[in-house]
Amino acid sequence: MSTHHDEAMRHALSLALRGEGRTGANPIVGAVILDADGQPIAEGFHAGGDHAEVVAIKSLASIPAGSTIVVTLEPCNHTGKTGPCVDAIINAGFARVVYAVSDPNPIASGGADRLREAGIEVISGVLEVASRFFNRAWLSVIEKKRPLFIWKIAATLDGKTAAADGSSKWITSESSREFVSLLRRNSDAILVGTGTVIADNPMLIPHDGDDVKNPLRVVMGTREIPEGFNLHDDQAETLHVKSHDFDELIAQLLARGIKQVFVESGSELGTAMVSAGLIDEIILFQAPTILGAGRTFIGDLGITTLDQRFDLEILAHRQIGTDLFTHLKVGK
Ligand code: AOF
Ligand code: ZN
Repeated sequence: MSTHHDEAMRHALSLALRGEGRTGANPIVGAVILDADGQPIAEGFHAGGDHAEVVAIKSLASIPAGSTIVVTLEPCNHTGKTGPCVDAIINAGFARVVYAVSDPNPIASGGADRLREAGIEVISGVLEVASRFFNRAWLSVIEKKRPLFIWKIAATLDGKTAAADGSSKWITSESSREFVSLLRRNSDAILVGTGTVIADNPMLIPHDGDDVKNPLRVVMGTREIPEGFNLHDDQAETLHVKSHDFDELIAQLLARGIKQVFVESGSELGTAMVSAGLIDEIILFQAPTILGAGRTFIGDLGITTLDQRFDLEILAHRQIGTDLFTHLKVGK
């Protein structure tokens, strides 16, 4: 039975991912319904409307006796934008609920207890580590009271982001830039400093032809965004945080339900964020080219001896186009 559950959970996780960038302040969640023989008969994911469980349940006219619902998050036990999923599960007559991660959200937790009280078998913790990773942005907001910050760096082999004269277009290949579009799409906000805005006049839009709402563009710093600059266009909303105070930035992001921020800053803001302990992950695109002189992606972190070094762990790496892509997590 457990292999059935693992397989269904893997599928539920892949469904959950389809909601990335579309659920606002809410988690990404996937659900799969199995019949009494363990065969998948329905599925659903949260895309900002109904919760995943309800999407899956509504896709069937009725739930066959003995069915199991496999869901990446403990079913909710509260009435928010929608009714409690536990009620929908109890009313549908499920025999069993399998979930990955317990809901740490105080207003929605307690679902498992209610299901058990209703006589439903509950199995928790299936593929929990992977599922926590998928929802790490939402968990960061609940557990750390701040969004997840992922810093994207496009650099040469020797870590330069621009040549000595400031020229920087394009260091990495087109395939890498297409991949960046996807990463922007899966983020709730894209953050840069005023320095990058003034130097590059970026658009910060996922150029993927998708017609869903584009991520919020966030600029940090006290300088004005010059008139006529791309960030004033109507392709996405732009929030200018006229401050150098990260608490102010975090407060404004949380107020807008932002949970995952893609940081596309230069070295100034990036270095300040690393120093403040705010960078959770780095996505590095490295072109197989060397500049020697030029701007480095990071500045002085106040490190004077090897013991103080800033360690990262490699989560994934591969070649994209002609570049090397590395996804790193801060800390060991
Ligand atoms: C979701 N999607 O598929 C599940 C959620 O804001 P509400 O009323 O939609 O409730 C959100 C809470 O419900 C959320 O923080 C989480 O605790 C729980 N489960 N949420 O958005 C879902 N299953
Ligand atoms: Zn729910």
